[in-house]
Amino acid sequence: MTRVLIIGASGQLGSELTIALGEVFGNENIIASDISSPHANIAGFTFEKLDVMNAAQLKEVVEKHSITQIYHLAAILSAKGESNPQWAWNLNMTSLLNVLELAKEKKLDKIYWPSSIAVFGPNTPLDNTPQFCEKDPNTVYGISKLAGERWCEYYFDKYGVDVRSIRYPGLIGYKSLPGGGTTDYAVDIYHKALKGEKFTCFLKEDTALPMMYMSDAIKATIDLMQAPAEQVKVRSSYNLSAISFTPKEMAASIQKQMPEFEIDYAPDFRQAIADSWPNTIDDSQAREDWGWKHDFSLDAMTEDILKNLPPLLD
Ligand code: AKB
Repeated sequence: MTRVLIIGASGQLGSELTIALGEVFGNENIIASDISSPHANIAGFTFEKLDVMNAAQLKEVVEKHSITQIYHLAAILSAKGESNPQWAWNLNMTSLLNVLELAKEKKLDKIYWPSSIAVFGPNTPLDNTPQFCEKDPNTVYGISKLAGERWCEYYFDKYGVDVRSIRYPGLIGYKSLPGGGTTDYAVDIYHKALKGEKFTCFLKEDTALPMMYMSDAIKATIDLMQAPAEQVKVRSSYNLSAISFTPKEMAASIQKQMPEFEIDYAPDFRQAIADSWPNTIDDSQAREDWGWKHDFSLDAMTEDILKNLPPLLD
C-alpha cells in the first residue's frame, strides 16, 4: 500500500499537490506536514507539524504513519534566500539530506524533490536551455538546488534510492500564494487586477521567464512519479517547460479580458536574478522519457484564473 508524506504541505505547491495525491492514493493514505499550521485547502487531511531539519522527528513521523513515499517540497526560494544565504543553504541542504538518508535507511519506495530553473546562471544558454549544459547559479537558492540535484543522483547511483525531480519554472496558481520567489509577480498580478488596482511589477516589462500553470505542474509531478522506474532516465532533475512570457505580455493577456487593467514597472534586486535565468527551456527529454505535455497557454491560464479567483478573494 502506498502511504505518502508531503513535507511543506501548506505551501503554494504543497497545498494543491496534497489534494491531487489524495485523489490518486485516497485521502486516508496522505499525511500532510509543515512547520507552519495547515493551509485551509488541506483541512481534511491528517496533519503533522514537522520540522524537517529535525531528522529524529522526521523518522518518527515516517514510522508512525508507515510512509512509503515522501514529497519534500519545503525550501527557501530565490529572493528570500538572498536576505540570509547561510540560513537558506542550511535549510535547503540539510532538509534534503535528512530525507535522502531516511529513504536509504528505511528503503522507501520513492522520493520526490523539486529543483528549479534557478540552477541555471549567466553562462547558461538562455534560449531553449538544454537539459545538460553549463550551470553557474548565482543565488543561494540556485546553488542549493544544483547541489541538491547532484545529491539526488548520488543517492540513486550509490544506494538505489528512487528519487525523482523536476526543474520547475515559475509556478502560477490561484488557490494559494507563493512566498519569496522571483517569479511571484505572475501570481500577484491577478490579485491586483481583480481588486481593480494598478500593478507595479518588480521586473522590467521585457523580462521573459519560463512559467507554468499549477494544474500542469501537478500533472507533471504525478506523471513523473507514476512512470515506470526504467523510463526515468534523468536522476538529477528534468527540464520542464510550458509557457514563457514577459510581464508586458502577461498584462496584455489580462487586458484582453479587463481592458482597464494598468501596470507599471519598478525593477528591484530581483531583476538581476531573473536576468540570469533562461528565457525558454528545452524539455524534450521529459517529453520523450515519460510523455510530458502541457495543457495551458498564457491566455487559457488567465481566463481560468480570472474566472476562479474572485470568490476566493472575498
Ligand atoms: C523562484 O522564483 O524562486 C521560484 C523558482 C523559479 O524556483 N518560483
